[in-house]
Amino acid sequence: MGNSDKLKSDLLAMVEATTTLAAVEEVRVSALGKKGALTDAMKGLGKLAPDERKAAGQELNAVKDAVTQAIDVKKTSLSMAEMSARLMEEKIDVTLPTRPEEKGCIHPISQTIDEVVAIFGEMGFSVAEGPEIEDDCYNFTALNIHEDHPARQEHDTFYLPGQGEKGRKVLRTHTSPVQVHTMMSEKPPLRVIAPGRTYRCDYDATHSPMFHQVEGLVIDKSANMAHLKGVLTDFCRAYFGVDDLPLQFRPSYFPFTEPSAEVDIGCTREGGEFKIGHGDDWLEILGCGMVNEKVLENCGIDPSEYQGFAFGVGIERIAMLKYGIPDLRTFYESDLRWLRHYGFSALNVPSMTGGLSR
Ligand code: 2U9
Repeated sequence: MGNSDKLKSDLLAMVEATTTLAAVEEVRVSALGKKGALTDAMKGLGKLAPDERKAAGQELNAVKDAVTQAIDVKKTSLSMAEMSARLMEEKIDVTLPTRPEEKGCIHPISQTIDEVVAIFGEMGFSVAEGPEIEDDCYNFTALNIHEDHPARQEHDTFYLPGQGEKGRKVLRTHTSPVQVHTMMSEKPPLRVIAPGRTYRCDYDATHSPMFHQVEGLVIDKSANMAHLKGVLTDFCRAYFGVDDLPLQFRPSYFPFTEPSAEVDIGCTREGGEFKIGHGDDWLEILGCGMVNEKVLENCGIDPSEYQGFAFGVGIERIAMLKYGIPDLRTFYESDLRWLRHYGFSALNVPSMTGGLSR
């Protein structure tokens, strides 16, 4: 057996004998490292005559390829074995009962959505749902937000990789595409609310990249701004539990509604205390408007026959206001002490007759 054959069989045997990734790495260093056996042998080539050097060099390169490949194969099989061993070790039986000492409770976001659903349910709205990964056209174009519309930047969109400009997928920046799907698939009159997760690339004390909204849509032959004001006034009064809560509608702009308004509720900020209800101050709470005729057309509804109104409200915002939660980020920290403090009993389901929150 020639020198290079012996070196090859020795090194391959060493690789074969390893049983851990760390041992494979040791063999790699001892063969191919700066002071490795193969590296040494290659350094020795300089001392050979030119014709011998060429043949010996080719042989050593072949040894190097064979050893490198054997190391790669061994690393892959050991990694897979280590991963399956770890998965077996970390296996949990999800059918086991919960520990009796861990009393579960309802997260304030779920509670707030349930309360909003109960209030609008009483007014005859049904709940609509849709995908969180949306086509660009349902999230923007159908809603009159065109390619160069500043709202596209304002929405700080998460685009999914792999698609061209046209037909690309996005994480929905609002729940409005749910209403687009509803308008395209169902015949009016429509009365729906769409609660759910939404995503914008924004993170600070008052913004989270994932947050929740409830939007509402009414399409009817005579739906008008007075109906919109009535529905939102009843909603705010029921949600905050203040029968005579004052509301003001301020003109605003959204590409999907025309005219548009922002809604403020009355509050006081006297002596460092904040209170919702009568007072000399206002607090912005939601946005709304009459559905833009272009949006009706885009969704296959004839604007000469039907009109509609829509609104949107941030769930975290109204939960923080009602339940005195000071920091947005705590909603997502999964801190059990926080949840025990701010959470709700699973047995008291919000309803207009049974009370919204206890
Ligand atoms: C369709 C047509 C119109 C939904 C609307 C708003 C106004 C609004 C914000 C409130 C707080 C989002 O979470 S937030 O930042 N929303 O101000 N949303 S009108 O209008 C629609 C929706 C769907 C088809």
